[in-house]
Amino acid sequence: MLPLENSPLARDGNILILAYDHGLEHGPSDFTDLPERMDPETVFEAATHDAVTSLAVQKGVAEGYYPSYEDDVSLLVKLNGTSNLWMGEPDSAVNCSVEYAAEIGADALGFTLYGGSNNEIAMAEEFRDAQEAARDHDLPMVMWSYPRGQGLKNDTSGDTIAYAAREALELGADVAKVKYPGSREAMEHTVQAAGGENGIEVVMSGGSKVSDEAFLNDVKAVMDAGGSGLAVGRNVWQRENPTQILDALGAVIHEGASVDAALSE
Ligand code: FBP
Repeated sequence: MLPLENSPLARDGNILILAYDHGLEHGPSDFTDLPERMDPETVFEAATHDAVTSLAVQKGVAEGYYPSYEDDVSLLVKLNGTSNLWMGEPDSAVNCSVEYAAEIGADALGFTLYGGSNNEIAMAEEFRDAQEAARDHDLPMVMWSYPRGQGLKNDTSGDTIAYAAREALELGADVAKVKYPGSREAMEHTVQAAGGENGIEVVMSGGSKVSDEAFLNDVKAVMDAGGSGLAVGRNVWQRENPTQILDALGAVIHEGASVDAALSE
């Protein structure tokens, strides 16, 4: 487990990762309502907001856009990812090596594991290689720990999400990025499963766009449950004004503000 004190991935133990790998994972349909967000530059610009501790992108986007932002944005390179065109059992191609991610300036790394997929064994073995190489470079590893596959009917039940967080701890991730399990209590269980106070960090995965209030309520519940923050994409850059929601997220995550206070800022 890598201490995150000296990593830009966290600030005072709190994390706000802006995720922008959707062009690969979901395809251009995520940009339909705001076509300007097809341009990665617009999201790099959003990631310069003070509340954001890291921007998660795939290798190609990092190569093309990070050089102009290296003084203002902390870079998380996602090592694997698959398009939505793939129709097989959940799987994710390793698109970037740890060595290359470090070479292009990564401050942190990301890796998806689909626990429960028929491809889990191969994915866990790929994760082993990446995690051990990450240690050589002192780079923290965030696991997108997403149970899914033939045998899993409800991939957001409390027990399944707690298992996802535990799997991240057991396999050597520094941060578990998990779907919101539906309540503060279930999130507490998840944080405990990840080792509790002395364990790894747990962050909530944003999900599809909802109202400001509904989204902030979930984020607040995560913080109250002992979580470390958020890794969010659509709930930020699918909004006309990402700055406004980032101001509110900064208040809740970094300053411990209530949802009402964050909304009235
Ligand atoms: P969102 O906040 O938009 O849900 O983004 C988080 C994320 O993990 C992205 O990094 C990724 O592209 C997407 O969700 C994958 O979502 P899913 O696999 O559930 O379709």
